[in-house]
Amino acid sequence: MTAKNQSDDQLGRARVKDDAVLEAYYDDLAKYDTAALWTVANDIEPWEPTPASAPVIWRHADLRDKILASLDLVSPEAAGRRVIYLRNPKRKEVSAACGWLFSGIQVMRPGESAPAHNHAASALRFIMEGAGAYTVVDGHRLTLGAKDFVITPNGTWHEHGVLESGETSMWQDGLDIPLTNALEANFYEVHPDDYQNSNLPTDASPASFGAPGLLPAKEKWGAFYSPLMKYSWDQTYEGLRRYATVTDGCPFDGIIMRYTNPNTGGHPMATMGAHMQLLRQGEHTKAHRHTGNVIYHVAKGQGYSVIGGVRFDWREKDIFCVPPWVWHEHVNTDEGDDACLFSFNDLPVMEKLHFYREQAYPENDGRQEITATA
Ligand code: GTQ
Ligand code: FE2
Repeated sequence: MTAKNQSDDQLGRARVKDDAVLEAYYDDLAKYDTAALWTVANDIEPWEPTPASAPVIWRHADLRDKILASLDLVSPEAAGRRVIYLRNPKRKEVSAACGWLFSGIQVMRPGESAPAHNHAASALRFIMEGAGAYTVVDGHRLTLGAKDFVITPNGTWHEHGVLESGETSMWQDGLDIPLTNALEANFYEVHPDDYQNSNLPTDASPASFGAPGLLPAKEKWGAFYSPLMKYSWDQTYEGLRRYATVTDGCPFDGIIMRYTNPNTGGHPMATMGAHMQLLRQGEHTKAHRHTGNVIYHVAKGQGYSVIGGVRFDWREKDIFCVPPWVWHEHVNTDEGDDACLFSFNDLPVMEKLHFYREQAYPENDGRQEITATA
């Protein structure tokens, strides 16, 4: 079976030639809230995904001062959360960074706290800088260290703050708010006591569930999400380095590992997944494309990614996105050190709905031609 070309002028596609009689017919149908499928069929059934989002890079050097400026402009009490969000120029109407994913940078000063709330959308955090920051997720108080990955699953109470003794702290938030809204399933509640009260020891979750290959023998965990709510950078980086000694890695992603729910081996939350990947010294991956949206955060090092033929140079704390079905490859330009990319995605949704597809770049030994630089 050979694939046919993607021309709309063939049997199996809509190719009606409109004339005055048909136009009058369409007008008549419209009066009864109806329309002819063949007038829209080729648009609503594209040959392959036609992503609405632009590939974008948000460089920390451009944003840091602007994010810090918000400290003097609004309080967490007034703003709810003090977040500057990443707004894809082609997704303004849904406040998305890419596809149906929201992302922003949250900033708090020592002594500040944001009130507890919960929502149907899930959230995750990737810590960028500061000291003494914490989050409380359903009574679990978690300390936040640089490059730690923390989850706030769908429906959990959560609040954040920075201890009086800490430093101004910044982290990236990732939420599936646009997806939850698109599905018209979002709810929001403020906590009846404004802030959570909990007797659980600080960092009980990583202390109980964060040892590799071990789970508490006598503790039950009934929730659908991961009992491990914080994945520390030290363990993650160590895991990647050790894995790198025994594998050639993935041609498209280098040494890549997935954050998991230790109870199930599945994703930590229902709708969003996350990875950390290591690009070895000078590594240049091959290009591929797949369904699902991915938002990357440069955790370490420097390099560039080629996304849809455009070169995006990045360094630590830069954030960039890859919309669905867009070719992408990654390069670590440092010959002397590795580079690490954190990323989060909507792949759990793609997988559950059996929408996941992937393709290797077929030409030029898997490398795209660079047509522009962002
Ligand atoms: O910290 O709970 O960036 O609810 C957007 C929505 C952060 C949060 C965001 C949120 C939060
Ligand atoms: Fe929230």
